[in-house]
Amino acid sequence: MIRIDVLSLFPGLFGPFFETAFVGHARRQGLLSIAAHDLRDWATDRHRSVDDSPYGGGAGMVMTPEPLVTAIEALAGPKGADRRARVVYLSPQGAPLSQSRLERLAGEEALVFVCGRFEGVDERVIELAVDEEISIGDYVLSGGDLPAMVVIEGLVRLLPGVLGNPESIETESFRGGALLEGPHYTRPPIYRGLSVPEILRSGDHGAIAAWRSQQAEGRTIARRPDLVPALQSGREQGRNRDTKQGQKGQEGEQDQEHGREPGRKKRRAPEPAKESTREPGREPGRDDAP
Ligand code: 9WO
Repeated sequence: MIRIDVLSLFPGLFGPFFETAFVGHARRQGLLSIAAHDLRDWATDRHRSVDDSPYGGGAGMVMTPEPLVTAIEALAGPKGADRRARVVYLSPQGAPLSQSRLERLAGEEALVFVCGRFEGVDERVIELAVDEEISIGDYVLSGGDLPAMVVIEGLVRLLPGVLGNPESIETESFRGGALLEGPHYTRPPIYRGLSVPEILRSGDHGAIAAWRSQQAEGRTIARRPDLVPALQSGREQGRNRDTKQGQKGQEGEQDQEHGREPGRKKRRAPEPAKESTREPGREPGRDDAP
């Protein structure tokens, strides 16, 4: 059972998130204990203040160290080898979030997420009380609360027993190898004139697996060439390797973040044809066999 505490100025933001879908399910299954705390509960003055104007001047306010460090230490213990929880601060200055970072966090016994507001926290909070600073992407929001939910959502679904079908984790994007997923289809077989690729309805499981690999690889080359190691090194992709899901781990293991190498022009390859055929005038429904 993993323990997660969130420190926020808007703990009410987390209520429905903790009750619903994956996170709610994990709680009810007893795999997760999670709570959001109001940072103002640790403020000591009459106005319960948590921010002050920045040294050096400038716009905005900075979160003061006293209530924050007191709150973090109350939840995680003092920073050091035997503190009770790993403390994560969400900010655009953090290390980029990745699937491997989520996997590492999902393996912790307890986590504390510190959600900043205003211009950020006094730097001494990070030095004295934070173990890890994480960014979910290169943009600025008005606080770390939504990024904390992103990280929590990403790690909770990795907890053993949360996902009903562990196989669906094995084959998803970024797991094992860094390939994007190909397209998915369900009924009806023809929708608004667009039909499901014939091969998926052929029953030929070998051909289907090969087609899916080819779709995943083609889409990755077209949309995210930065994820393809052969393209990273500047080499051309004369690759006909089989990139079946189970074999991808070998070369895609290291964290490849979204950034492209500076100075390298991004190039877009066309995506592979999906072979969805248009069939105008015919719009059958459930009578077509899946
Ligand atoms: C606010 C601001 C106001 C005036 C001048 C400069 C300013 N910078 C900021 C600012 O960056 N505020 C952040 C808001 C401080 C940390 C919490 N906030 C936050 C976290 N916004 N976006 C994130 C975030 C966290 C993780 N990944 C992506 C974005």
